[in-house]
Amino acid sequence: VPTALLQPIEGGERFHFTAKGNPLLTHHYTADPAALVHADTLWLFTGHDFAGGQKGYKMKDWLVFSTTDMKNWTEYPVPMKITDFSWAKSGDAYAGHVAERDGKYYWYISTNWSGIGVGVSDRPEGPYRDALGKPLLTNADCFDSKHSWACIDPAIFIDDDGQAWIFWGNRECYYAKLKDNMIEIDGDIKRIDFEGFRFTEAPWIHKHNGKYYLSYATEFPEKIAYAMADTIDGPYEYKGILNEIAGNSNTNHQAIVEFKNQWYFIYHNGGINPDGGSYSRSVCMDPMFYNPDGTIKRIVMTTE
Ligand code: FUB
Repeated sequence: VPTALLQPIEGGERFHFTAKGNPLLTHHYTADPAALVHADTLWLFTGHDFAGGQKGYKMKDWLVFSTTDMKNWTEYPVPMKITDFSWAKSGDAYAGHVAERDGKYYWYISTNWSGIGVGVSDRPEGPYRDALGKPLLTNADCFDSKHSWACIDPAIFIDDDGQAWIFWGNRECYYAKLKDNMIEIDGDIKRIDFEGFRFTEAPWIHKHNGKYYLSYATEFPEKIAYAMADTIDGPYEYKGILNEIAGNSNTNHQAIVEFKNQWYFIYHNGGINPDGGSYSRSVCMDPMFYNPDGTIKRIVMTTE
């Protein structure tokens, strides 16, 4: 819902707003951020909560925003709705992740019960259409973890050799290769396991100075922890907590990207008072810094 904070651009389809600190958005409740850096632009893809403190998620569509300077932001028309995935019976638009390959944008989405699907578009801002007409992954692909939300929270990582990987899961963290077409699993599905790995959900893979970093939500209410490895298959070594419980939200769901020589930790909290909370969340972002040995400094949540 546009407010006085938003200035229409070109006929009112897009809007401009200026970041005023955390939370980034105060005119929508947003959750489960994913970010993609392409050319000189950071694209932010989010889930969309509703106001009202209702018990349980009420998420019907996803939202997309972009910036070239982290201050001036553009908001686009709704790019994709859960009803675009006819097989998603529960109607819950859970966390997603967007990746680009050969000029096409693939938005991996999760649903409650129905699994993970893929939207595709020629433009990052969409609109996206269902690429498969069926889920890419379902609970049947999740070994012995078959509860309704076992198959959620896809995270895509394209390695330097061009191989795309998908990580996902709740309670158990799974991963697999994607074929070059980005809409088929290639080979076996594997499971991450290492000493001290207490995985709740929200995996995210990134690479820095040749090391692989797996960050994820741990415990409940969630904190974000991370582990490091020399290869994507591990073995991963637990490195500690990155971010503490997020305000009055029981989930925290992070994205980690480098943009214009600065790393960012993007996450959600229950930040907009008085209505914010676990089911009415707000996306925030803070700078992220490494120690000389490659470990990551704890995130300092700011209002800036
Ligand atoms: O937003 C719905 C679910 O809550 C996400 O899929 C999880 O990561 C948690 O943030």
